Amino acid sequence: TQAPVNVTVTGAAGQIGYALLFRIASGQLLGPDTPVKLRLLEIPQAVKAAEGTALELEDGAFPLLAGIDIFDDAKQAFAGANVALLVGARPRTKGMERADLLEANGGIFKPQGEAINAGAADDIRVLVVGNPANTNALIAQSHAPDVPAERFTAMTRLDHNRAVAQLAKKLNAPVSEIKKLTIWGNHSASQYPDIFHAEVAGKNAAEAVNDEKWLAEEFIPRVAKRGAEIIEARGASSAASAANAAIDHIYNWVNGTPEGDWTSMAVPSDGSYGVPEGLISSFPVVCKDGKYEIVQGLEINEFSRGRIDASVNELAEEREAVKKLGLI
Ligand code: NAX
Repeated sequence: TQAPVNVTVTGAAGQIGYALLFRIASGQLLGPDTPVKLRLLEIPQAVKAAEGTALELEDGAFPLLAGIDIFDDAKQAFAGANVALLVGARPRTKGMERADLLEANGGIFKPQGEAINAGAADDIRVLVVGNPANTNALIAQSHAPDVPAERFTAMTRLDHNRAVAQLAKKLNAPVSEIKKLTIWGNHSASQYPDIFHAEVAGKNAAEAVNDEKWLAEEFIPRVAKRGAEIIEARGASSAASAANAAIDHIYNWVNGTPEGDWTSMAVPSDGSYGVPEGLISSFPVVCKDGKYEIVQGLEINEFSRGRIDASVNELAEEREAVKKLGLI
């Protein structure tokens, strides 16, 4: 059998962590043949709660769970990591300016990037979930110069899955028949869910919808503001759906995307589609042999162009802001 894969999870005692860890332990992150060792990182005040979750993980008697270690030190937590899920972040609190938020997160993602650089395994794959996810990923990546830049990604898979579900609902189709949907740009309210290349049961989805008003006034804002809708209904932010999306992101990256489909991942731009190089922006990607590639050659219509540019501009501004703060 295969040697266990080291999976480091930060923010392990948080609500996404709670939903995520059991799915990792059950084999859903990497597949049913891959044993995993969990390495949990928390701040000192939350280590006890993480230890509690570890007791419950033990009680799951998961055949694939080869061990759990808990740390409050990033260098130790990332030592030997093959997969790193960076979930813990500093949330925006009342009265906090964007610069304060970026700076507080710089204080988390800079040392974590350094720790990944210092001790992660050669095949390390990083997914940043903690917000502002794209720019946090950029900060971590810029402090890991020895790790190939493309190993740092941020999560727009929850947005992708939300968009697939909303489109399926509109078209009265099962989600399994929706393919080739794309989230472009930032994981923020400026993100652009694009259905112009999407398919429903093999036919073009935008043509099947044929309702630009619904697209502009219902679909796009609903997907972009779904996080707020969940908070409003649940009294807490998305957790199990976010964990589910993180599982999907890594599973596809490692095991490939299905033939005839793609997914959305925020990855360092190579300049494709006019997105400035280096920005960690969401693109349509296919995964194969453990690598992802940005889908090339899609025609971008005017409707899409303006929306992609607006979200990408926001990312460029965030990059400028963290540059000014000396965080990258
Ligand atoms: P919680 O507040 O429940 O948990 C966060 C955990 O991170 C806490 O246990 C905290 O102690 C820990 N933490 C803080 N700083 C840390 C550090 N330096 N090292 C290790 N752990 C640290 O938040 P939760 O609901 O789990 O959400 C986590 C993050 O995901 C937030 O930033 C949230 O905004 C973000 N989200 C991102 C999504 C995405 O699609 N990219 C969607 C869901 C979610 O909103």
